[in-house]
Amino acid sequence: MLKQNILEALNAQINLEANSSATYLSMASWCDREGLRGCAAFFYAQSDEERMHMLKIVHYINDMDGHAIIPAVDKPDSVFESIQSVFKMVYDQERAVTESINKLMTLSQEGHDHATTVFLQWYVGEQREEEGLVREILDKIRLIGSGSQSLYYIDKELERINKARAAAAGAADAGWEAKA
Ligand code: OFO
Repeated sequence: MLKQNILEALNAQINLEANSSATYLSMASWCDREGLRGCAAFFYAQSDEERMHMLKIVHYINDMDGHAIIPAVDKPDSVFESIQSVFKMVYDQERAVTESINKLMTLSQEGHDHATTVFLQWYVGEQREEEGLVREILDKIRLIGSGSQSLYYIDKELERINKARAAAAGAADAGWEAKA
């Protein structure tokens, strides 16, 4: 059974994850229209991941005899200034999510809610990875610069990152199956 303040904070986190998913889907659509296929594929996958983050909390709350509330999402921006500004927005968004997870973690620790603390550990690791990845992309964008073919090279870089992530996910799945 979840304490009321933790239930409310987890439901607020559902809202945050749902809005992240919608924002990344909108970024994917914009990238697609701009011909940035590698960036679009990155954001379509990222949007799915955020939905999965949301679903994990929905299941957790309901498994703990609470009631997960599915929120309406805010309409995200549909037009962006540049791919550079898009990734800066993503970085800010991920940092806000990390802060929210950290607050939730503190709440669960102060409330001696060990089940929620253990549940949230996965999110702590996930946010560290996501922030690190976006920082890496921002560094690459800075190194590529803003020359006439920079968009081409940025998109190629995102394609490379997508392939590496797919391979890592495949290897993790294979390891999981081997253990099963
Ligand atoms: Fe990257 O935001 Fe979910 O947890």
